[in-house]
Amino acid sequence: MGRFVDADPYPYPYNGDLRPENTVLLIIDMQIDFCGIGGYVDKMGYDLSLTRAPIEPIRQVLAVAREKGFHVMHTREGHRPDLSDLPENKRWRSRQLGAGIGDPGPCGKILVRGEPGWEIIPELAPLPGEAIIDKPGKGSFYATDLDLLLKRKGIQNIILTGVTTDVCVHTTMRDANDRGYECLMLSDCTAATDYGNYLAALKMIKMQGGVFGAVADSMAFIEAIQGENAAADLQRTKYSVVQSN
Ligand code: C5J
Repeated sequence: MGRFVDADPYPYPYNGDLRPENTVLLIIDMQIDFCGIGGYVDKMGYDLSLTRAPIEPIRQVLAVAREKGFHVMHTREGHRPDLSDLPENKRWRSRQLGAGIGDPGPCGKILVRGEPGWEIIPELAPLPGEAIIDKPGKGSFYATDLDLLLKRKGIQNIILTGVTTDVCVHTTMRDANDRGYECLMLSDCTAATDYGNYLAALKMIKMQGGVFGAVADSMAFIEAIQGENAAADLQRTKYSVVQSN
């Protein structure tokens, strides 16, 4: 019998092959620019309490994942200090909202590598040995070596967390899904700058029998990887019975 997370719309992963060796916890863009006072999201005028809400659930999942020996990777969105990798239209659009990427702000130059705002928040600081993927775009695969690292480590399952659900996390999940990775989004470990967008983004994943993968909350994932909860396996039995009827 495999190991499954009690997820929606199907018990995750599809094949029950959930092990520390083949699974990564991916924490996307939990940077000061997205969740800190004076950062990019704050400068745009969005409600920081939304993007800060996943910090504690991610912290808990991270602690258990580390303890159980799962792979952990982090991403950071940001541009070179000379902005040579910043598309003109991305800069122009951000300036319309008074949060120009590359412009100075309370946390240094917005979304620029090496600046205080670009750092991962201290609550979720990476440990030595945990890969950090620096990305210039929304998706974590574009112009990065993420796919190479995942392949080299034999990873099949990606557990997605971080911000923002509808932008960087969704872009990454869609791309990962096309590349054949089995994806799970943890609903309380992600947030958008708009609550309606968050709900819509989660709903999109679950269409067509899980068109991009599955969704579960952090407790369901923790219970499954702690192996103390027979409910995860029972759930699988329940779904099998329903499917065979
Ligand atoms: C955005 C992100 N929203 N990390 N980036 O610009 O979602």
